[in-house]
Amino acid sequence: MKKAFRLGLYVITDSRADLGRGHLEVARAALEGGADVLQLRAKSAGGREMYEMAVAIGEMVRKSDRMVTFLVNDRLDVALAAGADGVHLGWDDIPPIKARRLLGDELIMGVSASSVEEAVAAREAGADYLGVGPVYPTSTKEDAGEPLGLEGLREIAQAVDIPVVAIGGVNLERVREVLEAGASGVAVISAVTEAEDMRRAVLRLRREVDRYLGS
Ligand code: TZP
Ligand code: MG
Repeated sequence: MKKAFRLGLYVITDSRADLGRGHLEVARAALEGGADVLQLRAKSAGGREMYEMAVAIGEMVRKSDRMVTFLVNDRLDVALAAGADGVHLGWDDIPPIKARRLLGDELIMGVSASSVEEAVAAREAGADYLGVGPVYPTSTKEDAGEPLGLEGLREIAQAVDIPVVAIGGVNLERVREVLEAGASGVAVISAVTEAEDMRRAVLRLRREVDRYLGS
């Protein structure tokens, strides 16, 4: 049976050497601040480095007293080897339909969608949830494409029967409107990694998500 998961507050790691922050510090702040989902997204790491970070984060997650879902971005092999709860894939990664076969039914597969067509294809391939975006302009992902806006998010959320998490430029002030547009959660990178106090930023996002989704 698939492990139950809640999108709610979905924190994605980044390495910000300029701010003296790495993936593990971001992960720690996410766990301490109360994230529901933690995704390791290490675009420039090789397989070995990513595996070691995934193992370290997996241990942190297991020690946490909250129910936290741990996902690995891009790399199904790393997710499986490190014992993560699942993987998040884009359309330039291993095809979701193949990934589903390797993951089995129990592990979680999230897929990115920037259009209704991608959303429907991801659902048909066996996605458990969608990452929909960018909803707003973002400088974190260079090839993120044109922002969908709240209407684009709403249209995609209505087109599928799986939950969607809004991504791209989401911050504390935007939590309410994306949830009202049909998202079941908010995915954030810079709203946490660029905050002076990352743990406090996660805590404040946590409270805001709870205000509209309930705790
Ligand atoms: N996918 C679509 S937008 C994006 C990703 C990974 C970047 C989100 O980062 P931020 O800093 O929360 O805008
Ligand atoms: Mg990817």
